[in-house]
Amino acid sequence: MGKNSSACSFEEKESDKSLSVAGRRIGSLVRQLAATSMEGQADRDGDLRFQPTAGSAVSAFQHLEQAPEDPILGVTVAYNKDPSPVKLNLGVGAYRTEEGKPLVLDVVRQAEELLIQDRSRYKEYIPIAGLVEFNKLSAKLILGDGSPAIGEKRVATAQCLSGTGSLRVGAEFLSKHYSQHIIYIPVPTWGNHPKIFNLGGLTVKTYRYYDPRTSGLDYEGMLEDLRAAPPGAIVLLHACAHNPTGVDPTQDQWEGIRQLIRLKGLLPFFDSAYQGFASGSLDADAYSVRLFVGDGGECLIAQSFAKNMGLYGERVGALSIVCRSATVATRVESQLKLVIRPMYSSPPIHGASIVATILSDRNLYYNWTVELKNMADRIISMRHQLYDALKARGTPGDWSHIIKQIGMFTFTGLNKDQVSFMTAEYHIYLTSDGRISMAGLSSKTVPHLADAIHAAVLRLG
Ligand code: CBA
Repeated sequence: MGKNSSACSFEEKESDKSLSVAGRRIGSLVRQLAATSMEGQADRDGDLRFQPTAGSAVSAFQHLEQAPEDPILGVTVAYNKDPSPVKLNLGVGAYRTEEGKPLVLDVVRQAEELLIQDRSRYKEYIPIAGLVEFNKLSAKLILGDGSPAIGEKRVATAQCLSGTGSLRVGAEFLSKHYSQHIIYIPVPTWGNHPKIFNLGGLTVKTYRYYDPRTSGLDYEGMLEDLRAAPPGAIVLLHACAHNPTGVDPTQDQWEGIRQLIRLKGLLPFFDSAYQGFASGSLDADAYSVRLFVGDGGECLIAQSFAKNMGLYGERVGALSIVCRSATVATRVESQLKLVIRPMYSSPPIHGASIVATILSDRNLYYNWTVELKNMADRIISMRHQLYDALKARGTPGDWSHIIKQIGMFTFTGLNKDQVSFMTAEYHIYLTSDGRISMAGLSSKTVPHLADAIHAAVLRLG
């Protein structure tokens, strides 16, 4: 408690005539003490005035402005406040069933049962770099069975707080230990990327990625920008299911990107948040990462289990750094621990134990691939249903990109005003860049969305 506050409250009481003589003496004593303490403070701090942090009417945070909501997660905040029975949240990339409900995978429930029944398990701190088994299995999942990089022990992996935490730890590691601090990110990209990398100590630059005229990849623009990057620059690549555009390079284009990156000595940093969600196949969606790792060069990979295992709130992910040699990988891991320890000490145990249980059990693993494929297929079917619904309504425009794009999102091309209109008139919530989370749609809600898009295009097209 601030000493000043005791003095103040006593002064108030002193004016009360009913106070006893003893009370007034105590009051004067408290005032003297407060004054002595203030003098002491002034002596120590020179000109500084005594600033109470308690018992003062003015907050130490008075000057703060109200911060805006996050452009993606804020959409859910607005959605939650809407009382309309027809409201629809297509903002955040979170999978919903045909009934519009969040989904806990059966294999996750089974793994949790096994974990609960195993009385030998404790809730002790786990190592700074996370569960050893989880790390091994995560690296194997993205790099593939029999990956030479794993066989040669050239991969340093740390369990991190989902995809976001993995990117952040990677950024902090690079800003501490890598010679080049410039990172190139695509335009557009996931809105959190620039913030993560800036706060992680890197300088963010951009490369062309999406061409609104073709609703496809601006491959030439991308190569031109990367060619102009300074030697050693870091390049952020979406491993698959690019967010927000749903546009991925073809295999040939990936090869062209790889050659340029290696030729120029750039450092690839893969963000793999949707492995299995793009095509329904874990291997097919790891194609780009494996192509780069296959040439023996170095790269970083941030993995998330939020979407493909539905473990959003468990915050499970991994950062893998593929190195030239086992010796370097060991040193890299030791340095990763120095980044993590003062940040959050060590990661949580539960989510990583679920993942390790599923990835290490043949049956659970197989059942997971089936459930994952079902989710991916349902999203693909939503694409076709939405496309057909717009065609049926004769909505002006070419909507074929809805079925061409892949992954969780459709980058519709709707503008900010059209999005606002859809929210105000149809209670449909999406990000202001016109991105729709296809995973939030169901057969029942497609007609409502198609009506809203149709009206928005006719009114504000
Ligand atoms: N990278 C990319 C490309 C992503 O799209 C997301 C999630 C993440 C981080 C990393 P996590 O930390 O949960 O593992 O994911 N992006 C969102 O799905 C959403 O979860 C999205 O709606 O864009 C978010 O956090 O914004």
